[in-house]
Amino acid sequence: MASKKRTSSNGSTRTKPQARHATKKSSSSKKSTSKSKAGKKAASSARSRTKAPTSSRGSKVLGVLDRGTVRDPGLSDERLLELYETMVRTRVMEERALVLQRQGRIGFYVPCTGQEASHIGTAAALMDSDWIFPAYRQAGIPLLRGVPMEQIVDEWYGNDGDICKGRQMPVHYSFRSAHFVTISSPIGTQLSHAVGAAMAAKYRGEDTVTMTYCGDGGTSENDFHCALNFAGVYASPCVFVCENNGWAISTPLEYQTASETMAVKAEAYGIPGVRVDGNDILAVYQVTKEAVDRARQGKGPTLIESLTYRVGPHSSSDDPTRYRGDAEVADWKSKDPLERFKKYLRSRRLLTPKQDEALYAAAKEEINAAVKAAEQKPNPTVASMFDDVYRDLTPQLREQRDELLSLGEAKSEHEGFFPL
Ligand SMILES: Cc1ncc(C[n+]2csc(CCOP(=O)(O)OP(=O)(O)O)c2C)c(N)n1
Ligand SMILES: [Mg+2]
Repeated sequence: MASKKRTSSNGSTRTKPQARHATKKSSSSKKSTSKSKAGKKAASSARSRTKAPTSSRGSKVLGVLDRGTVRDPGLSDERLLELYETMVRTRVMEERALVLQRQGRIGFYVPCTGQEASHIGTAAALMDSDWIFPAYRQAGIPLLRGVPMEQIVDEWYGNDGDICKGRQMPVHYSFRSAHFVTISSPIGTQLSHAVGAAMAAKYRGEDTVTMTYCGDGGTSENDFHCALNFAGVYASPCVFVCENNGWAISTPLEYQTASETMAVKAEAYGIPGVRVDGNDILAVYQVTKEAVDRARQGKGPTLIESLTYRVGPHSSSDDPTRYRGDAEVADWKSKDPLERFKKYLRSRRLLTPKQDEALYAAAKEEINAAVKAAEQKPNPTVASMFDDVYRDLTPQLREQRDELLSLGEAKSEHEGFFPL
């Protein structure tokens, strides 16, 4: 297929339509070539049916830093610096996580590099009493909500200090004290959970708002449509954040939807949909604050489409060079959310280069200390696997536990295979 420059609806410039699924860079058979041609033809005819957006709120990209299409939220200097520091801590923590995975010290990691403004900015618009129902690419939120980095790192290692007692894959955090509900691997399930919790809060007369996240790929799940429908019908105090990063592993946005935007999907459910520059933390905050205020005032849910980009791999098991070009990545790196926010802070004289360096140094010290501490902690005991499910163990489980314990503690090292 001839190379053709075009702009996808998350603002990426791609040099050629990408293969529908990641394929090995190998010579494909004639049969698979004609198959993939048929797939591409079907997708291109689907694209030609795309309708014009029906709502200007659903198509205009709102921004503060470069665009000036939404007002500056007017946050205090202290809060601005807190948000920047959380972005730095998230970035530095994740850089280390990927190295640890490559060194075989942790089993798996899912980086959010490039998407820090999108999730930290949205979560910052909530009150601490509000609940988050995350996807799996929002690592900055626990940090923003005061979870110590050591607790996060303990989860990667699944050690004795891990709140989940090593029962979850790395990155499947659960921080009840931070109102951060367990991460669900199945795409989109958290959306329905968030609406249910929002409906419950409303029936109880609480002023709690729930916020939930999904990716562009998540909008193709039944849960997305079911959640938006219920939320709309019952005016549930729920804010949906679709972090549109242009890719669902190797599936590009073009093959995800025939809609002009993700935000426009809100119209079908009778709720507002907005699009925001997801790498502009001030715009993300402002747009979300408006949605959260609406929800808290009983005016119902909002769908926010946050346009951003996953700069790194989908996960530590992914090689993005197999399905996307360097130019696209370089283009998005030039829109780095930390750099853009730093420029703003510098222009407001809130951050000197020295202070910036100190923030990075402190974050490095923090992650070093957390890793050191995590590696000194033992594995959870075998007996602990029988805790927490039942208040009182059933006779059968007691029998199984006793038999297992009679064999002694496991001696082998943890070995994991995480193919996602
Ligand atoms: C129900 C379900 N189907 C498929 C998968 C495998 N899977 C894991 S992540 C992913 C892509 C999701 O992409 P997107 O929603 O855009 O989020 P992103 O990873 O880009 O943040 C898929 C298909 C899954 N975890 N759950
Ligand atoms: Mg995506």
